Amino acid sequence: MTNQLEKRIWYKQPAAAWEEALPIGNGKLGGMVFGEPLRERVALNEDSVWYGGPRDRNNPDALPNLPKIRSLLSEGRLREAEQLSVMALSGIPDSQRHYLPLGDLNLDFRYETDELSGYVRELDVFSGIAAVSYRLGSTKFQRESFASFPDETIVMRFTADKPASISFTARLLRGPGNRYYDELVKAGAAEDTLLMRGNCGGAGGMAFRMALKAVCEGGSVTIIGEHLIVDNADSVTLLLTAATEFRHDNPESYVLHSAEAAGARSYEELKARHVQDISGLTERVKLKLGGGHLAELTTDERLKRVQDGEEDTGLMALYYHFGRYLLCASSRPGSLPANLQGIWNEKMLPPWDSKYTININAQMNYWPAEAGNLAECHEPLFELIERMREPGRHTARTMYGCGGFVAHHNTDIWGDTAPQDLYLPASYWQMGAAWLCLHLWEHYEFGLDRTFLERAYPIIKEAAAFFVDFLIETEDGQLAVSPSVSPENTYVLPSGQSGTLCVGSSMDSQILHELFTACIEASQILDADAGERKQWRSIVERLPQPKIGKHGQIQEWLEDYEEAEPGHRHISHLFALHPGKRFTVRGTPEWAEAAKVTLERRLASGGGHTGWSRAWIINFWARLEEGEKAYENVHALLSHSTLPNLFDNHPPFQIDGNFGGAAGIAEMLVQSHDGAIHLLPALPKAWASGEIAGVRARGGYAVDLRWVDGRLTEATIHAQAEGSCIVRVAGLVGVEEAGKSVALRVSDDGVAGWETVAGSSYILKFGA
Ligand code: FUC
Repeated sequence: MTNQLEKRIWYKQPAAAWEEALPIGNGKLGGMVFGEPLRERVALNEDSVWYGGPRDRNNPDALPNLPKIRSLLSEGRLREAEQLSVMALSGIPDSQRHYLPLGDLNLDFRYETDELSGYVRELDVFSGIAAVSYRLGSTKFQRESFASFPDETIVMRFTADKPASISFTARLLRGPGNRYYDELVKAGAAEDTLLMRGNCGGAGGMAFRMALKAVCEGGSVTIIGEHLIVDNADSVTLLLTAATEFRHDNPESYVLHSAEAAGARSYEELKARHVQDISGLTERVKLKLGGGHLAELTTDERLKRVQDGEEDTGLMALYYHFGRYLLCASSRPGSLPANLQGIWNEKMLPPWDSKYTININAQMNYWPAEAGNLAECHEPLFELIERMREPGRHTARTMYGCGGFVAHHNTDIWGDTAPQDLYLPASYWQMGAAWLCLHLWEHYEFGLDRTFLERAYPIIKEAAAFFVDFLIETEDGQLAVSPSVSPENTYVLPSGQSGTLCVGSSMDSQILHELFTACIEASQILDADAGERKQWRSIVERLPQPKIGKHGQIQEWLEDYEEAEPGHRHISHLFALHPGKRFTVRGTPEWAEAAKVTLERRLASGGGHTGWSRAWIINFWARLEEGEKAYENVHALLSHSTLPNLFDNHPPFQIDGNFGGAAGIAEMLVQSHDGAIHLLPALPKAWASGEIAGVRARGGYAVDLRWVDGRLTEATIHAQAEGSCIVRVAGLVGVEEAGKSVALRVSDDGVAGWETVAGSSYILKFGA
């Protein structure tokens, strides 16, 4: 079996549609490269180009009507509760701000012949370089494009193997009919830089600027009107920069200065700086799952084979690496977090506004971050959470009369926390900030960085403080959320009436269980708030407990209602299985069994039809240690929910499935949520032999594994912190550190533990 590293997405034709183009990005700037020889298009984004400014959308009628809504719900007067909620709880206006494209770069090339041959287009997901090569007549042309994080610039390089062969006209465009900017002018006297000036629109809309600079070797560059013209150059470097007022008081001087600064470096230098930067992230984890001989086929041919039911384990490894690449390209320190489309969005009014849906989607984007050894790429999410704090306090106070901070099921660039839409199954749900804050805790659990915990703890605690005030006491003395929904499902009552609003959906109680538990553990580590800790403990005890319903399933609501749509894409009531940690195969076998029933019922009714839902299902099966089922769903993700450029297809394109799918693949190989590092917990037969290096586990560990015919042959655990390492693995006979045996505590359930020293590597030894 060839087991090469799968890192190349490639085609023999240019992209015919945006969904076939190849993404580059540096967290802030994004480009989709089409690779047409005659007319290149790079669809452009800058992460802070959003419509309008911040607004206070909190509905002043929420608080006076909240008691009424709650009593209508407890009296079972659903319709009235729903009607009043739509009017009193919805944001005013009902939508947050939306994300916008930056524009387009179009290049019209002039050649001496139209005899095209040898065309190849590719993206290397380790170097982040999108390349195109082709011949016209006897001349070979090459293009390379990347988005540089160190130089804050999109860089494009055009070369040919004959001098004076490169001639094109470049234009910057924006929006349908090219109507969405104010002016496009020549910047400075050098005749080599175009500058677009515009405004993102709406009240408080930010100014944006975009600059394009050409650096030619040989030939000439000039500007006529809005056109930048390159004639007879030997080679050309284009430098594109963009910004808004979100991060820069003077975006114009920033974009011109950064284009100038990049232009002062040679192309080789820019490329070397970029490759050094991005490979510092991408090279950290390497996965091989066999099947490498198929890498000779183009990516679209491979996808087609998988759609026809063939196996391609190598494509699965490529999908994993692509997911990590996408996170590096759309979420770097200083950028905004990856939104519903990462940073890549073509439309002025994108699906679901291409913002942050925080009842699963934005969270899923960050599932591969910690285990995938990209902890710093998680940082933009933390900054967004911090930005949501002040608006979230205001929402808590004005809508609900509560302390703490709260968010509903969406947020935007401004950290807007008021409800989104008038959509009963989703809008009136207060768990957005609570769930997001679990990402802060997860970051701590993986890295054990105490300084980070000191920063995160007040935020986590403030999200919990809202619920200390907000929870209501039910007739039987439980503490529950009201009003609530189980995102975004509908239940059916025995009378046949259907409803969405409820008291204490299972997901809410599960999220709160994890949130208050995180508060308790963090306060112990930091030796803080002993009094509050007692209160949190008593709240945890009084939250509604998970229940098993009449089908043997985990109940989705407080009552054992039927579901209107048994194959619904959301599987919210399994939150405690993943990303939560409360349902485990060994710790809570009844709940794990009921979770299986829940999944089987969902799947039997057509579940998993959106990309992200399929990706979540992979993670669920992995946690249930069902390797074959997890694998079937990885296959289904590739065969049903993947676009030609490997972008996830909701449909339409939505990036969460890429991230959730990558996280699920890793979750099949290493888990660390139940107190032990579990090696190969859900290995399917199709991945009989393989290796993974650099994947992280909770407790400050990194893990390298190699397995053959389904059995581990090599395993090394690198300890970044001092601690007690606990490993669940079959056939372990010893552990060595620097050639010396380590004293092991072995228990009969296949678990072994030893004390680790920070900076040491431990080699596991297996029996024959
Ligand atoms: C939630 C999901 C949809 C979609 C949207 C962005 O509302 O239910 O499937 O992913 O977010």
